[in-house]
Amino acid sequence: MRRLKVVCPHDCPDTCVMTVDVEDGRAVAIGGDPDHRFTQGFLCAKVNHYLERVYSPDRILQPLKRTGKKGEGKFAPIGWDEALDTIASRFRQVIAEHGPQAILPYSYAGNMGLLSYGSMDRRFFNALGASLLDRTICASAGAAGLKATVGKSIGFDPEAVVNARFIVAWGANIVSSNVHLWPFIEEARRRGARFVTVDPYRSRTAEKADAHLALLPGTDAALALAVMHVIFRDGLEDDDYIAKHTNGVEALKERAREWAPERAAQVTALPAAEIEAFAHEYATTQPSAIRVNYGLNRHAGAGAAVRTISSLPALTGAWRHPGGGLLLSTSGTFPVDSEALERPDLIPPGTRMLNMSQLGRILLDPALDPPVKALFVYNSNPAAVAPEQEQVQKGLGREDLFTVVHDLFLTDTADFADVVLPATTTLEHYDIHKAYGHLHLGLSRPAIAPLGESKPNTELFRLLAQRMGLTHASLSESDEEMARHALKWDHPHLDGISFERLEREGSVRLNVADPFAPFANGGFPTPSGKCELFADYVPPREGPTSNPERARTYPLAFISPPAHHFLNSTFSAQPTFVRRESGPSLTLHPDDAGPRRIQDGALVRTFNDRGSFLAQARVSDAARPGVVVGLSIWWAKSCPGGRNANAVTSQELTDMGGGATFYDALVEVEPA
Ligand SMILES: Nc1nc2c(c(=O)[nH]1)N[C@H]1C(S)=C(S)[C@@H](COP(=O)(O)OP(=O)(O)OC[C@H]3O[C@@H](n4cnc5c(=O)[nH]c(N)nc54)[C@H](O)[C@@H]3O)O[C@H]1N2
Ligand SMILES: Nc1nc2c(c(=O)[nH]1)N[C@H]1C(S)=C(S)[C@@H](COP(=O)(O)OP(=O)(O)OC[C@H]3O[C@@H](n4cnc5c(=O)[nH]c(N)nc54)[C@H](O)[C@@H]3O)O[C@H]1N2
Ligand code: SF4
Ligand SMILES: [Mo]
Repeated sequence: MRRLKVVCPHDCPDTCVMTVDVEDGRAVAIGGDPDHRFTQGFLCAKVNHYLERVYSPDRILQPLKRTGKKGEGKFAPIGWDEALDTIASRFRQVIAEHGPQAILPYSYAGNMGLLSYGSMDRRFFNALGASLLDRTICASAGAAGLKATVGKSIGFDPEAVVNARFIVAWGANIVSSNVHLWPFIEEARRRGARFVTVDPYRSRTAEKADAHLALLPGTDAALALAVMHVIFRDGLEDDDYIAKHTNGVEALKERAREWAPERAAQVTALPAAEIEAFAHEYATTQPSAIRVNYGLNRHAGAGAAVRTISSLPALTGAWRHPGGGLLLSTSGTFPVDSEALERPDLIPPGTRMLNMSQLGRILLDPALDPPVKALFVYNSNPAAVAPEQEQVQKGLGREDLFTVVHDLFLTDTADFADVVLPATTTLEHYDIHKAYGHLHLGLSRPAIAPLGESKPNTELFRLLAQRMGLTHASLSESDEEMARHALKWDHPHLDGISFERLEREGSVRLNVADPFAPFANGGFPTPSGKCELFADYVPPREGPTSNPERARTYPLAFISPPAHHFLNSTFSAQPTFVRRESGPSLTLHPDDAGPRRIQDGALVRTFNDRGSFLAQARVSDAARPGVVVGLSIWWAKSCPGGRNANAVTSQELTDMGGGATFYDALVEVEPA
């Protein structure tokens, strides 16, 4: 028996290191690495059952070609040679008829290893001259908002949050989606910290909080403005920090003056006294830490909301303290060399970029020139996760569209593919990892051989480049060569760290102070070097303020945050988790269920003008009045009626970053 360590590659801030016990070439046990400071010896409720995924009887282990209708999911096995030849010849044909931009890669974060996420794949599509994909489906609004205010995706050191005395989970369901931060918060609470959550839904995290501010979705900036109002009104600001390290305080004060708690109360539907108390406690307790997360990023005004909230810690000087300030993502702390990984220099000038959050429109747009004639999906399952599902599935069903899907399972999207290719799990391939929720690099070596004929992303695109006759030298680099150049090793955050050291140690904390207080002395990575203070409230696109008529027809705000046992749609067909989540559900408040004659346990139809889906009603005050919650993301094909929550979500974008607006959707609900 050998014990090896691999990195969990899934789209999760925790980027855990797992131990894998291997016997006769087979993984027999996994666990969390006890030596890793953030993993702390445990894995989450999902990856604890990882071997069920690796050795699942449902895994695709051979290339497949479609034998049934698109969407039907009927396939016959073929060899890799035939698969690669089919793809290469169809790509050549599309290029000859419509040019290379008629090919669209579609990928997201099914695997976040730096190589698997974006390296040989990008090189291949860049060299081909394919359309570029704007990867906006998750984090782009928040990233843009954060960049405008603090300069970069950098925040407080999550391990240092033990020092905080007041912690806010703001649109963050830590217990489900960032569970390795939780022990640090518990430690802070043992030391006397108060923990408050801001969330329209009583999530698992809210259940454990000292206070829960259940505001209406998309109204966070109004709450933040009221906090600013109280700070300035009562003279609670840190004048010294503001003077030295910020720009724009006068304009901010003026803006905040208009936002007394009473006004914010009308917008957020929180009692003014609750807002007042929250503001006071936030402003007067140090260190204070705001764990802001993606829950509030999926609304029309997400960029403005993140800009506004991330101005708060500069006003109170919370950044001065280790564990104080704000954290959305740590990813900007890692000096990744994306030019070396992705080779954007290979992109032909003038290549267009298409926004992944509008896949339905892209595939159905008669005016798009050239039209998308070939779609290559990997690390993603758009038929389940992309907004406005009816359009997405209609687009994927186009007979003239050639679709390739590289995945481990026959997902909703794979059902529409002409060719399906088998992918490996993290136990089976090599990669190098940064994180977006901590400060440790990781190197992951294969613990077992690829199952069946499955291939890692990098290998697939190396082979495809050969088949297409692309000869650029970067297209034949090995995984190790790419990993070696994945980081800017001369960056100060990597002082004393080399690729060789990472190879030896497997996991290395960045060379930043320990604990790391990134802006204790200012030094914001903005052009001015200061925190660019900003405050604005942009109401939800779909709500009584922006669209009263729509709000009369569809009076309920619909949000679809992650289910505890799923990771986007990645674990949503694994039998253990399907059992634990016990079917697609819609949680609604008794005040909303009563007038609609909806009983707990009944099948309900949630609908608007974009589509509808069926789910079982859970009548509970876990959802605040006016808000209905469909925990996600189920595979559409396992939902009654073949549609999931994204049947009703919209393809409209956020104010900044071109992000998706999943939680900005009005619906009506009726018994089915
Ligand atoms: N178990 C599990 N873990 C995950 C994931 C998963 O699917 N499952 N997904 C991973 C990924 S890709 C991401 S991006 C993150 C997502 O995880 P988080 O960043 O935590 O985001 P969400 O879970 O989308 O939303 C968090 C909370 O915000 C609430 N919320 C919704 N709308 C609003 C709003 O307008 N304002 C406020 N204040 N709160 C709101 C939701 O009810 C939810 O409880 O988690 C990662 N980790
Ligand atoms: N309604 C609603 N929709 C949402 C969200 C929501 O909260 N509500 N959340 C949004 C968010 S935050 C995100 S990030 C997106 C996520 O959307 P996606 O990034 O599409 O995430 P997954 O659905 O998990 O799909 C990832 C796929 O990649 C596959 N995969 C895993 N590893 C590999 C690999 O090494 N190689 C290849 N080729 N494939 C691999 C997995 O099996 C899985 O099928 O969904 C968005 N959609
Ligand atoms: S999904 Fe997240 S919490 Fe679970 S093992 Fe992977 S990195 Fe850790
Ligand atoms: Mo995400």
